[in-house]
Amino acid sequence: MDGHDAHGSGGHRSMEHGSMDHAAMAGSDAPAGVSLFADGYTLAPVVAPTATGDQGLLSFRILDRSGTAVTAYERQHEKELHLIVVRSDGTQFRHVHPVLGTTTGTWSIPWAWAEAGTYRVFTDFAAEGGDAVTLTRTVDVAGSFTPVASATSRETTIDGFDARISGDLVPGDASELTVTISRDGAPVTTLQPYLGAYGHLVALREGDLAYLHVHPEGDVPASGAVSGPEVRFAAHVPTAGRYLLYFDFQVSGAVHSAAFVLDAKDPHQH
Ligand SMILES: [Cu+2]
Repeated sequence: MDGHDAHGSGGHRSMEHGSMDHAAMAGSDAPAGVSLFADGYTLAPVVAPTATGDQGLLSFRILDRSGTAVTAYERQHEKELHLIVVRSDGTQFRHVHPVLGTTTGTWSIPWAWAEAGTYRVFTDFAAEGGDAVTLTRTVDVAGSFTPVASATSRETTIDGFDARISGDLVPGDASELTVTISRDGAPVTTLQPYLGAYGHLVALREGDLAYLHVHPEGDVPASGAVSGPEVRFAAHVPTAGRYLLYFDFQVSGAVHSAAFVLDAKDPHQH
């Protein structure tokens, strides 16, 4: 297996994504993504279908301090805005990239809900000249639903791929996580670059769905390059507790999303 020699190297992660999300991470344990307002920016109400099955649009604007819709953004991880939507129980995860109406400042994407429930919508962006900000709102979708209780999970199968995560989350510290992808028992070595790395990991804290910054390790891949079966991340979880992790990876042009659940335990407790 390649790559094990990278352990203990101090985690030389790339700075080529731009400095903003690193600045947002540095020195603060306060999690992002628990408020509709941060750093002077407000996530205006999210408009979306209100019941399951309705085909429509999900749309929203980001407002600055003066209440004006923001129309200019900085790219981070190859996109001007990342939209993460997940139901309150951690299921129904989606990570997509809406389109900006550059005169109106309205972001929109075709949308339908498969299941009822209360959803958390996260917008992860940096306005032009600003730092990375994560804002969030809840959206209710009419109908009855049965919450799915979470259970710790390090392995999952998605679209025929087997995904496994190794590493332990340590509260208050950087934790190295490694995701390994295989198929039919064989390592997958054809992971394609996706959002500036060989995969993208989102971590949410169970209980308040705080949105955590997770950073890929290694250099930004060249276009056309492939890698695998391992992808490494440095995750920083602020507290003990349970975390929901969602790993997006791309093979043969298709993006797949694997979900894991890990508990962060204080190393001094047993
Ligand atoms: Cu994204």
